Amino acid sequence: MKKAPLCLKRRYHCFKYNSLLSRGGSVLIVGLWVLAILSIFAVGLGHRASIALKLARYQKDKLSASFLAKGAFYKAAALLGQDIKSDSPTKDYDAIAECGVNMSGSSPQYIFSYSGEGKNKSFVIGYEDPGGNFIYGMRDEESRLNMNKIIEPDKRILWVELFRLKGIADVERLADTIIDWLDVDKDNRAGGIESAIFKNEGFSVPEELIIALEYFYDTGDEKEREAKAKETFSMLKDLVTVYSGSVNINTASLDVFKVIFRAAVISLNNPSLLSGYADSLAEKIDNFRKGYDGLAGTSDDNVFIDMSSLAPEFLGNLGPEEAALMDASKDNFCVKSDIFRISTCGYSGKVKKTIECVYDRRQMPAKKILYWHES
Ligand SMILES: [Ca+2]
Ligand SMILES: [Ca+2]
Ligand SMILES: [Ca+2]
Repeated sequence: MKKAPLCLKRRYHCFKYNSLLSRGGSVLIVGLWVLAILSIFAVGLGHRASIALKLARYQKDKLSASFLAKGAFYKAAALLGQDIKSDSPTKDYDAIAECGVNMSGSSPQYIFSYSGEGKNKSFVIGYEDPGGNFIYGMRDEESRLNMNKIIEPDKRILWVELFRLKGIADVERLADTIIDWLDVDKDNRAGGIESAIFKNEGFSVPEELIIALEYFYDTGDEKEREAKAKETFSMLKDLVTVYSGSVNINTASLDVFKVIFRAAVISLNNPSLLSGYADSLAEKIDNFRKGYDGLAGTSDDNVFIDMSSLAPEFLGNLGPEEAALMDASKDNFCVKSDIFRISTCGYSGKVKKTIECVYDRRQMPAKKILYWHES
């Protein structure tokens, strides 16, 4: 048999080697592709797992924060209950520093906050004052004027002075319209305008005042009407409520005193009682309450224990006109509160949940929640 020439053998081996090399390359490329696809798949799975984990953690934190905010409410309700027990030294009054609570010398932060799990879970009970400062504790609704209780003819002047204090225009007509909106009858007042759409009963929540104001400011332009009503409500909202009875002289704001005393000056129709006495009396009450440090809500604050005797130190500081005005206005006031606004925040991780509620702590007929909002 004839042997193949050497060059042909070499070319045959070279071809075989190249073929093997090419096949190996293909396998490598396929392998690399598979590896790449598997890597993308693994990264995708990891990403989805991480999102699921974050969602689960968020849900867990949301639930924890919500329960912490509710826990804070139950703590506040328990404190309100303890404050009126027969052995509580603060059972007969409520003031700015001890509003519905007996502090027993503790700091407000200690009583109204909690922190656990390395500060990862916490709650606070408190609110922001009009100046934006956070205040630990609760507020009483008795510090405000109850809109539903100022509908009688002799109380009408309180609406007028309230609007006047805030620089709101057309005070007489606005007062009559609001009273006609609230009173059960359907008889027009002098400047009032009873309408078929009026509620003819008290507001259920303070924000219902906005609807009555929208009616008053209706000029046919919906946006203008809404804006004007909201602007007026924002000027009044810290001074009014729909829940309380009398005004607590220990907790009411300077503005609430000015409204009450200015109204009393007009009701008394006594020329010697100029409205300047109304404001000076309001300021004297406010200053007396602040105590020696001049700050409201601190441990040295003075408190009125009962309305019949007030406080000799305070009375001694009044002029005869102010004393007469105080005497004529006494029926508006109380020294103890029943209904409290409780604002709580629960924190878990980065999640925050809040509760705003109004709570009546009286035992009879039963303690009850008058308003509840979670967010
Ligand atoms: Ca008390
Ligand atoms: Ca009416
Ligand atoms: Ca003080």
